[in-house]
Amino acid sequence: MAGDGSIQMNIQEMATAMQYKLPVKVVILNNCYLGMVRQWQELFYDKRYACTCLEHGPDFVKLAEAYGATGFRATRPDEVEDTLRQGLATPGPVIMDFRVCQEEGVYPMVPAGAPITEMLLV
Ligand SMILES: Cc1ncc(C[n+]2csc(CCOP(=O)(O)OP(=O)(O)O)c2C)c(N)n1
Ligand SMILES: [Mg+2]
Repeated sequence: MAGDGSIQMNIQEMATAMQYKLPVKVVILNNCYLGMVRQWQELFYDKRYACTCLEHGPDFVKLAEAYGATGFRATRPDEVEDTLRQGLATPGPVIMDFRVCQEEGVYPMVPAGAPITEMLLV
């Protein structure tokens, strides 16, 4: 399980997975943002987004194929189950790209410098 940002810090290991024929299945929750940092900017810096938008990130299906692996994509909730079934049933390294809401928030969140008792729940 990875974000679209974090997988790009390790994507080169697809070559390792291919070389050693490792049945690694990568599930990407792709919101086209460095979401945790974006949420910070959204809530505490008036949505002044800086360096968190990844809308020019790679096509992860094509990227999987570029390594000789298999890629799948789901863009709607009703595609999730089939995509997971197909991805898990496909031999060898697989990347599954799940496109999710770009500005979904993740909670609870503790503001910088605040104690845990002041965490935001929504
Ligand atoms: C090596 C490293 N660099 C930077 C960070 C800071 N950081 C924490 S979460 C995050 C954003 C991750 O984005 P993504 O993987 O797309 O996940 P999302 O929050 O969007 O679900 C960053 C840059 C980190 N934790 N580790
Ligand atoms: Mg992301």
